[in-house]
Amino acid sequence: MTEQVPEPDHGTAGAKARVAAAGADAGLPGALESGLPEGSAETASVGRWNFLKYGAAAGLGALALGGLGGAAPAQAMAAGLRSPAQSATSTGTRPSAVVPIPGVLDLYINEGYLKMVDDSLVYHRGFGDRPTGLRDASPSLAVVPKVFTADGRLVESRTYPLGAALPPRGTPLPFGPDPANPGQYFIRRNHWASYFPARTIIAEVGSTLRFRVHNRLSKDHEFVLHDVGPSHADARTGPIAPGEAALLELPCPSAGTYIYSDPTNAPVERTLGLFGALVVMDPVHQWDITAGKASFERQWVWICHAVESNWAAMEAAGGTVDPLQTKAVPRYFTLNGRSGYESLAITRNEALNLASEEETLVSGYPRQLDVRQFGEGTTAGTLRGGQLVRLINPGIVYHQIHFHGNHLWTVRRNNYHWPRRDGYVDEQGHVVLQQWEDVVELEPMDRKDCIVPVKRPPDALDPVWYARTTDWEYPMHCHAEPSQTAAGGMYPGGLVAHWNLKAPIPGEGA
Ligand SMILES: [Cu+2]
Repeated sequence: MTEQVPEPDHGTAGAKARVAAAGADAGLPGALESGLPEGSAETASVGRWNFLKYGAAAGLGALALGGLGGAAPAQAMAAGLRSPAQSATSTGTRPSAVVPIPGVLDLYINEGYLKMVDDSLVYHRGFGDRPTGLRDASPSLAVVPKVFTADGRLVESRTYPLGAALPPRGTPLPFGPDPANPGQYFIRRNHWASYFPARTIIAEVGSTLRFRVHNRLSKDHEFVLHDVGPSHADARTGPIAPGEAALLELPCPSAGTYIYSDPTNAPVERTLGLFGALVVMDPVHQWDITAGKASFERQWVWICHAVESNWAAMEAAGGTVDPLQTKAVPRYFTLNGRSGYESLAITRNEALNLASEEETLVSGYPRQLDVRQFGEGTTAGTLRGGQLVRLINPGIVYHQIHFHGNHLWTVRRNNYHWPRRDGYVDEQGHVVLQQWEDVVELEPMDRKDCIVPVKRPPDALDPVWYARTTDWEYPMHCHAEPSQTAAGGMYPGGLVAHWNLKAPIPGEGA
């Protein structure tokens, strides 16, 4: 490599060629995640960016990371992308990719049109992982999941833990029958990987998170990781001018569920699609929420969103939405980016159906579950725990997530672990106590970690339970009723899902 610093715009073809060449070298650790060898000049140059900026509001200043060396500029450094606002014009622009840097996640703030569940096209913005233009038929508005590992790699992977067994169609297979509970199963402890939806970034405790955020649009934008700093401060790039890029580096926050977004003109840019989720895992406890807390068979990330197509149209036309002047009236509601029959995996597109089953539609074999002893199995290698669902709401609607068949046991809200006794009512009137919940409230920017027990439904009488030969599929819908529709009335075109209690395995203790 001859470049001494990351250079802008070598052209898409050139950058892709580098990535492809590295990817072809299967023997190179991290070949997947970088077009550059370890120890190159580009690696060395990362040291110049060692700074960290926390603050709940812009202007709180920078917090230098002593010991990591280098100057600590008080604002994000511009990485010098060529030609401002390349994508501001709708035709004739050539997407520009930059030379990747090992361990650094390039996020491109793109715009484009997405097909809604009723086939209409709605303008969106998003943090993509490759540069795409406004008229791109397949715009990059969400990242394919990436993992920052504790050993310093950045790996693209839809599943985590890396290398763990993949559950077929998303469903973990059981360890074996539970003799004491007919029709139920022991499940495997510390075995199955989980699939994650687009927009998810995973980080292992002990890693360093490094982002290079490229603003390819015509207005200022910002990349903020909410709540990840000391005292729940945000980590932020500061405003990034059109055509510029900013660098953000921070130590991995504690295990938990976080949101990233562009808070500019809040909540407008976020609503236009500039949001995503960060899941932090302890690499030593990959099947626990965090060390010593609830274990799970596999986990699910559910990202809720509301699409305001009127706002989108105003911004697409070059305007700036004033959210006080133009009240939000969301027209589409998504779960992991899908609505209605697409979320429910009942389309004619088998790849889409499979992705929904792997990422969204909770499924498992029935097991005995006692929430007083999460994770406890009675046979070595088994678990009697449930599955973890991380409910995440970067949208602007208050959701009321309601499962049929099983109640959910909520253990955490916004990474605050709820107590099991001595619960209380907080200033907003919420009960703060671990408990079974029929409906889980999710305010805008809320994250709740809930256990789906995947157990025999309490109202399933013995004769019914023992006669069972098929999967039992239960709806999940949101009790904020407009969110169940699309385009102001198409039902069930909105934020819907189901979960699947798998049928007994013939000959296995059913
Ligand atoms: Cu219901």
